[in-house]
Amino acid sequence: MRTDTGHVFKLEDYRPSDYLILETSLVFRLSPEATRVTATLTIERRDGVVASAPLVLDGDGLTLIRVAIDGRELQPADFLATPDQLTISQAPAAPRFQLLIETEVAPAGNETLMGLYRSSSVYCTQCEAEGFRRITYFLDRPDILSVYTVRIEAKLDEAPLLLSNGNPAGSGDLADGWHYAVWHDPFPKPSYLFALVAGALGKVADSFVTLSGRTVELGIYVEPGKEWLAGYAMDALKRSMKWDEEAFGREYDLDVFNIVAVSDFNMGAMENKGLNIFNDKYVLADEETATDADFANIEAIIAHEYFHNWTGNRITCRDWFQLCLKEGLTVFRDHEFSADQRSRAVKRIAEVRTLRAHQFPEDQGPLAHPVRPRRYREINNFYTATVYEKGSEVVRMIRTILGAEAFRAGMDLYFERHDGEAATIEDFLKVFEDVSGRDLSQFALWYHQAGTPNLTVSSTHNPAAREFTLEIEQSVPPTPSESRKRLMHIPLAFGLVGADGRPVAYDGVEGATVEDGVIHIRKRRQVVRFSGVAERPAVSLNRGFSAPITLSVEQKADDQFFLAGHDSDSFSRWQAFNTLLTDALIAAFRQILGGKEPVYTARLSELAGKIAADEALEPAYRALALALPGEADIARDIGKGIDPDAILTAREALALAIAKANGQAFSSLYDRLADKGPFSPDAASAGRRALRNILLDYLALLPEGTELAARHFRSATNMTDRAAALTVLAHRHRGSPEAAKALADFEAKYGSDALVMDKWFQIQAGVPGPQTVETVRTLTKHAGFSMANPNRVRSLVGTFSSANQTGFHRPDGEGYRFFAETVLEVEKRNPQVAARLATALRSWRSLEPVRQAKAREALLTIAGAENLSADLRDIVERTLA
Ligand code: 0A1
Ligand code: ZN
Repeated sequence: MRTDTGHVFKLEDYRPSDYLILETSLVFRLSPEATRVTATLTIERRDGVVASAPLVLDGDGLTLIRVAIDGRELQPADFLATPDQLTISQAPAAPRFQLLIETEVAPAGNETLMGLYRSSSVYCTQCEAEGFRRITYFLDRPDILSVYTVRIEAKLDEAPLLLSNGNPAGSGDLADGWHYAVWHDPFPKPSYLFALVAGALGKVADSFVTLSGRTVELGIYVEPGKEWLAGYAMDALKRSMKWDEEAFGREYDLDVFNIVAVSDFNMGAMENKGLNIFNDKYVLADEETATDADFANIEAIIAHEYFHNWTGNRITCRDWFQLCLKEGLTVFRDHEFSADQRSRAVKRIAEVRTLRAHQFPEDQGPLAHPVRPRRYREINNFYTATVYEKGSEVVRMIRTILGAEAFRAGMDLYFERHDGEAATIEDFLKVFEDVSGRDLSQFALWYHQAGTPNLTVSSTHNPAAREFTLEIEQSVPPTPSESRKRLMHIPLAFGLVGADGRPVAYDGVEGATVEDGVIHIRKRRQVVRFSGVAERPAVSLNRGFSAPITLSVEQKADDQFFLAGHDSDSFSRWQAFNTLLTDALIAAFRQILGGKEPVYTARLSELAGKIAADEALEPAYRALALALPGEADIARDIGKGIDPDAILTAREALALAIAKANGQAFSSLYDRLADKGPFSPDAASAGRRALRNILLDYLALLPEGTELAARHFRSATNMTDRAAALTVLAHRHRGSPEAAKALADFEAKYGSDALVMDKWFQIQAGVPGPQTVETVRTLTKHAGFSMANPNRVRSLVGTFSSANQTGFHRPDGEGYRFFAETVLEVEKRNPQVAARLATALRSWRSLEPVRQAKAREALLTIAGAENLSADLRDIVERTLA
């Protein structure tokens, strides 16, 4: 495990490497305890670098066997090797030479899941960000692009399948039951995209003919016997390949594209060139074992990794500060793909909900950082919602500002100009400036400045002057190490809505540039005057969520109700209703603590009923509208002094009121929505199930709700309905015999399917209330649970700590104590997963004082542990700072 050196990497310290590695030839002789890796590197001194410059290669926990240069074995005096570095102080005077390095690694004992490791006896690798240095000494940085040839040797019975990046380039038998395969990747790539897989796996094969008529062989490799669960992933892959040709003009470049699913993986998936490696959770699916959300995730992640082939692989990042160059852009691309495959409006609402749930708290807490950070201690901790999701929003804003056509021209120029390069955010912005002639320097602050900007908006209408005025003020809150903020360029899409629901026309506008329904906010305070407006319109702001900001709008509740019923922008219409719900929940929360704000329960219940019944709206959209803001969403909007128990009480009361007011109507709609005919994972069918399941959630609160949920569970013919019913029983009817029976039946049926059991762990970890910490503790001893498997840890401990407000934040601090112990236990095996878990306490300062003190104690316990990994120390110290 890499312990903390305290070193801080800084963007301004970037300088190109003295040496380049033009070609990399790797030979692996695989064995679980002692794999030999022979690397032969063609090294070139960069032009202008002095011949005496030392060659310093990165390593991480390596055992060196030998080193040779141009065929000459080096003697101990010629180099210095530590597990973490290989220094050749006297590199050859010739500008180009061959360096041979032999190392030995032990994949079997590697529980960090970085470098070469084994997952259920399959050899596999994970090299992003800095895992390649756990395999051999290398210039392990993304601006070193090299052409790789890889030879893998293994025992035929242990590993009949041998895969690496690129195209196959030979295979054959060796003595003593061994065999080999050679792979060659003609595209120069950084080491983080290297991959190797060897083992016994089942294959699903297909092919794709590209736009220019080349046939690409496609393979998805899974645990033998699970091939039939990979059909949806294969279909998603082919749709992704076609979409990237149509939407971005990007064609696939190798003869083969392989995906391997493994069950032990730190993240979702990895875009290694031509050989994507996936967490099997994002490959395997059928109706019996996967929910509609799982199908949607598989589609999105298959697309994401495939899209990286151009945004990440062909054009990569100069250094890790530029991570958002590939991630933000690729998330934007996968969002657009899913929007085209499914419903754009529904997809947009789901994206914004995710952004608010994960990125906003990051931006508003101690771990806030710019989309392009300037400093890091451990890069693994920067695979964040800010880099990914806010990074995607920034790309979306570029498109909003430029328009779709100029945006596409900019992307075309980006691919043309930077193909084969390791690029920066400046390079990316420049292409859009060049195609549009616009100055994006103020806009660039979105990359450089952390924090969620806020716009305060008030409006006035002067009927005599026929003038409607918006007063808009921007502010960006301070974030760690950035107390003073500069003013941002915020593209604010808007609409003026008349009493008939139609757009209100205006003659002219002053005080801001307004183009295509977008107000360009650039100053601290802008007064935007619309002339020729006879009647006071309702104003719909940040339509389509054009900018990732918070809004404080002085608006009458009547306007808000009106927009919730009539806004022609479907995102904003959802937003209006959601804001009303949130405001009501906050008011109810304050009432519990003694306040006196109106809650509008009856009006909200009535509107909920109307939305549920509105056949003009897609079922998936109605389902999203009816979902009450989560407890964490409410907490975020309250901001300070959070008491999760009071929030839960307020939320359950509003849910009950809506259910009571609409019982009859919800019940008959629930009946009408029952699935008829065979299962299909398509978006429309999934939407109907989503609506029916949210109705169940309400109906379960009414008399005989337990029986209804139990019946829903028993009669479910797919995992979406079964898991929804189990959640309702376990959460809404916690402790009931029906809940206990359903949990037991579920376990009896799926006990041997690890991915399905993750749902069982997850549902129980999410049960609200003080008793759940004990349940979760007991479940860590369950035979199906393992501290070494990231999916299991995330489903049980991750759900409990980041999605169970009342359970985790138990006032006596028991949730936090369990959490601190568990984080430290996970860390012994896997620092990366432990560090990610630890972020669950990032909003600890928002809690009321008693909980806050207990949360701090838990953080101090973690911080005080001996030999903390770089990953975990970085997170806890920033969280406490
Ligand atoms: N590039 C991947 C994310 C990823 C990052 C690190 C990993 O290993 C620890 C694995 C995957 C993506 O964006 O999908
Ligand atoms: Zn990615």
